[in-house]
Amino acid sequence: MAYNAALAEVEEDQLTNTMSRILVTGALGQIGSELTLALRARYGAQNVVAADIRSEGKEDLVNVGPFERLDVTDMDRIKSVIDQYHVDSIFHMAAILSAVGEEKPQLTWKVNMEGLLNILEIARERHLLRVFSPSSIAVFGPETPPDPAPQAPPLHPTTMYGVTKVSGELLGEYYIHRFGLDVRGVRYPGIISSATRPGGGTTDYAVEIFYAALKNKHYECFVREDTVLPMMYMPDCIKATIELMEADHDSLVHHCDFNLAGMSFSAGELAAEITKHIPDFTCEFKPDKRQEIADSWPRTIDDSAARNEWGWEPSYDLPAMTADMLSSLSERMTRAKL
Ligand code: NAD
Ligand code: AKB
Repeated sequence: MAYNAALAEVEEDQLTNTMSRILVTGALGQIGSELTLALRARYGAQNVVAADIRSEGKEDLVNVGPFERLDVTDMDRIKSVIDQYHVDSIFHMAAILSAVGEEKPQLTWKVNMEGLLNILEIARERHLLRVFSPSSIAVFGPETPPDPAPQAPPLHPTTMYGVTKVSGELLGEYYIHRFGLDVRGVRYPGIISSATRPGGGTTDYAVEIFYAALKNKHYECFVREDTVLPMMYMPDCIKATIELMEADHDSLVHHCDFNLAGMSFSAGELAAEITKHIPDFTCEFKPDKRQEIADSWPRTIDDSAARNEWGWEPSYDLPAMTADMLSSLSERMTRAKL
């Protein structure tokens, strides 16, 4: 039965415009790991295939529900996973981020651009229902008005990562207009979370500071104290991602490039907020080469398009995020004996 009945169900769901068989690429990463669990809770564990180029370190994802080793630059492998599981929608989270991107610009272009092109091509060929292609505040550059960054300024990023994110937005728009594929995406700010450590970005200090505060009561921060960047707590990130993917297509004017805001604070304000919970915490500011990347990004974001078109509203500000991060992370560190 299973095959025909399952396929009939998929087709019926596609008619009703509901995602039913989902592939998450980069599923072991900072966002992918929590997104996969949230999607499994919502759509059923067996209906959400987690995939990543590696398989170590996330037993809760690899051993519970379908998991596949998959390199997004390998077109044939993506095709075979999509066909094997009758995937109808893809959350494409595999990427190289900004700091690693400046160390390995050629690899960053290959993974971020070839990977996305493969995903979009297969989605077009297989008539998939929907693709999520995340963008970033890294699309902005030094010339962008920083306070707030508008929805549609000229985009001239100075990092390879930013170049791939602008190109990814344009490629997504091309597939929408040329082939009628339903591609959606947001420009995530720096994401702060406790379940999975970040994978080599510029905003990683806003996560590392919590590990250091709990473990050593001291942190050496790699950006200046007055560096203000847009940030978001993971529960808001997951909420935004799923809400956009479930939004009524007819209400969307934008598609792949929604500005998205959670909170903005300086590195010094973050340290001061942590000190309210850990009074003997100290932070030194020793900027390294990532400061230049941070300086090229805006301080705040105008996300009125997301608010107007699909009702976006964040739940966490700096005090609420800090309190929740400290309590979730200290629980996790105790459990893992970190
Ligand atoms: P991450 O670095 O934590 O995870 C990326 C995952 O992709 C990793 O698990 C890695 O193993 C995997 N990967 C790398 N190369 C691959 C390949 N060739 N094939 C398959 N998998 C591969 O990244 P993240 O923070 O989870 O980011 C997810 C998406 O969100 C990315 O597109 C990123 O640009 C975007 N984003 C993230 C943030 C943030 O602060 N985390 C902010 C803005 C945008
Ligand atoms: C990075 O710092 O590279 C990411 C991002 C903002 O895209 N966190």
